[in-house]
Amino acid sequence: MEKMFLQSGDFTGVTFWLVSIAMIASTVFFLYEGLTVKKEWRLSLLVAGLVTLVAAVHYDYMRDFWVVTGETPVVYRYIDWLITVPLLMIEFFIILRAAGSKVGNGSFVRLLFGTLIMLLFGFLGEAEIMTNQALAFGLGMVGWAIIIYEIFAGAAGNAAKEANEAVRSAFSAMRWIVLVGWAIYPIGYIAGVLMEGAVATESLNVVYNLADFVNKILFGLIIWNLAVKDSGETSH
Ligand SMILES: *C/C=C(C)/C=C/C=C(C)/C=C/C1=C(C)CCCC1(C)C
Repeated sequence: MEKMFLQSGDFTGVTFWLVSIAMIASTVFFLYEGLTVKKEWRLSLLVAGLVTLVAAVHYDYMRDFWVVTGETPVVYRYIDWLITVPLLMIEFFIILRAAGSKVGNGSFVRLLFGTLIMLLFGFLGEAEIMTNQALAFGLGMVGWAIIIYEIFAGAAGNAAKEANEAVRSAFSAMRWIVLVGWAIYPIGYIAGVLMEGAVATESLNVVYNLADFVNKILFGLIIWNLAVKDSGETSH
């Protein structure tokens, strides 16, 4: 019976709980704020809210999975990533379009392609469907590299240079999240899969939870800040 509920000594469980509630609150916030910004920015805030909504549902399950089993909820995390990471990628494209940039569809396709490669091989390695887990990791890294190239030096990155100051600074903050904030996940793969046992399962999950908070909620807040700035004081 006691394993069905969060225990006060379960610090990792508490972080699951906090993030799950933060995802719900952020969803309401993004959707609500989307009603007041200029119409060009509504889609960006809707997508930010969808990311946290999808994560909120998964965190509900992940929290309970953790409380009952004390194990990493690998499958739920990957399903969550499969839906939320493409949505996060689309945000780069949407904010450029909202800012009037003519960034081509190729950019969008490359971002999605990189995402799928990254997650597919990550999952194949983690689930041991590919027995060579280091090779799977390497291939997953290629996917991430495609994304990083696209937003720093590729078509999307170049289009951002031509945008106004507000868009440029938001775009820049968002891509640093993709480079630095996202690095947690491959590091987690190395610690948890390639060097199994090197890091305690508890710590690994606390770090993942914190990373999701930054990579989903903070990422959305950057977009929200941009949308509000660009909409001017009048609409608020
Ligand atoms: C909200 C969830 C996010 C932003 C999840 C991001 C996940 C990654 C950046 C995963 C990256 C991985 C690699 C770069 C190599 C292969 C292993 C992965 C899937 C952990």
